[in-house]
Amino acid sequence: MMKVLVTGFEPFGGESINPALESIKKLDDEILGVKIVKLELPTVFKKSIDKLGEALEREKPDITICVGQAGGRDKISIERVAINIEDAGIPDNEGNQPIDEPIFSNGNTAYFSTLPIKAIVKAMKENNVPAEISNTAGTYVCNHIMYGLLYNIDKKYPNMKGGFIHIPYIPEQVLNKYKAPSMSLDYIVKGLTIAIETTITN
Ligand code: PCA
Repeated sequence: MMKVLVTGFEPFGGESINPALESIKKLDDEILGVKIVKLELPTVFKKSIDKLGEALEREKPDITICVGQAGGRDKISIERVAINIEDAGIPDNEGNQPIDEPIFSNGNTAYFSTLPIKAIVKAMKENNVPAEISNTAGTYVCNHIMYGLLYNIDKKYPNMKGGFIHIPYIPEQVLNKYKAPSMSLDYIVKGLTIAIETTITN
């Protein structure tokens, strides 16, 4: 049976929830006959990549999709590229705040997502889920995990497909924020399900 690993980060930056974790928990355990394995990751530099690496080794998934919160964005964004840098605007959940450091000194400058990113955006829009390609995953823990995943694919798992998806806040997070966009959890779950289906069938 084919297998998809989906990861979501724990809350960070003063939030009490992370919609990435909430949405992956609500995904079906099987999509198009493919087993969905869910993994929570710490919002911590290095530790997150270590935990992902263990899961890749244990589960040997055919597809891995990591999901994170991008507060302020108004659409689900399918990330195109991860860059070999960490430059944290705020400390991570264990107080680390690397500035201008490479993630892996023997890694490429950047890696591209190997998910069918254009097809995913098209399929989401056809189902009325606001979606876009993003050309930067930032320089914080989300770019870090996307880079770590694609580095693993490049070095160890050439047959695995992988990439990263950023999602907006959900409504309950923006009640006291000024002009902050949000998307309902149901739409995010629908969007992620479409991303998984599209990757399986492409
Ligand atoms: N978003 C952060 C890290 C964890 C998360 O969900 C980011 O965009 O880097």
